Amino acid sequence: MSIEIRSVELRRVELPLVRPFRTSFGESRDKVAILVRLDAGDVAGWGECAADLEPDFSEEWIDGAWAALTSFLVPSLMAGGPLERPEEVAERLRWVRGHRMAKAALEGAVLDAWLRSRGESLAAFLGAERDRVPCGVSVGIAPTPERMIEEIAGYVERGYRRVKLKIEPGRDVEIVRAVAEAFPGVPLTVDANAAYSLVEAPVFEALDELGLLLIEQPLAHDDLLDHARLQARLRTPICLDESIRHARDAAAAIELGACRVINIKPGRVGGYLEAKRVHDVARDQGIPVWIGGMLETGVGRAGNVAAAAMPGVALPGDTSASDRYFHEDLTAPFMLDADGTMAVPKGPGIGVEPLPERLSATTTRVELLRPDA
Ligand code: OSB
Ligand code: MG
Repeated sequence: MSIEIRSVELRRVELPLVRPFRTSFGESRDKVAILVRLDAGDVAGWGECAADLEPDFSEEWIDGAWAALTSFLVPSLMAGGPLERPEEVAERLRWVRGHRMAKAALEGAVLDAWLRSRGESLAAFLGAERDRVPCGVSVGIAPTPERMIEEIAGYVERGYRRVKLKIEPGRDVEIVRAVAEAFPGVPLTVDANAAYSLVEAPVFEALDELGLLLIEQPLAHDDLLDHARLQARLRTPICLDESIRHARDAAAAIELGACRVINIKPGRVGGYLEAKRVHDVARDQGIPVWIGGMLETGVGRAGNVAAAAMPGVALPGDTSASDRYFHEDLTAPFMLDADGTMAVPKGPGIGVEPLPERLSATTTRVELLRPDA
């Protein structure tokens, strides 16, 4: 049951978002992603690259990831011949430093094909123990508190179990207080996307009074020490996102006291296998985790929802329904039940496939790579 790669197809897809998504580093109006389709003869596998158009959330970006995939990652993967185990993908790509989102897309496609050939779901492979997962929603920065409250009211009505507010300097304590007062009893979190420094600790001391579930990535993307210093001054748990690149970062962050919660994004850490390792490290240390998102299409969302079913995932994730992002997803839509939970895909691999007509309607670039080319 080895995977023999016949070809790897890269596709750039572009989907308009239902509303612009604004964070501390800018605004997105469209979701642009690279999809990877791996043809292994009897089976095919799909992966999605989480990189965005610009290198703001991470050092990676779409065109850079495309170049990393075509120049180095796909050729290195193919050069090794048939694959017996999904772990061999990371082994073949290890010499390329970084580029975790690009690697995750490729590993995801191999893993999907490998699991399909065995008839096993990604959720089962990851040790999932649930068939439904509770979901939260991430709310972009709105021009006014009133607009933010209006948007949130819609999500709360839909059943979302937790609301995450994006904050930035100047749009933080007052907005968050207004939302907390408007929605008493709704679990609230904030995400600063690394927009602050330790001298702004008083902002977080003020947020500390608002009963938030957690404060996500307040300080620099590559910092642990200042996060530990800030955490020592707060009762509210700090949750790291950008700062956790792999399981070793997770172990270091926990030992340093830099966080008390971790946001796991399979794309950010280089794939589902490393996401599971981050989960395992945190679980051993009694640190709750949840599954984040990067506004993925149904292909990436399927894997994120499978990961959210792992036993150590203790908080609702940013695994929102398709209609929170898109008028039409690439796959059959992911739907939220009135109780704020979503079904974990059960079929082999990621359990979903992009719909051919949606693929052709959204694709703006294609490149096919073959082993001997
Ligand atoms: O920091 O969690 C983040 C989206 C894009 C990039 C970074 C982040 C986000 C989100 C939205 O917060 C998560 C989602 O709904 O997919
Ligand atoms: Mg975040």
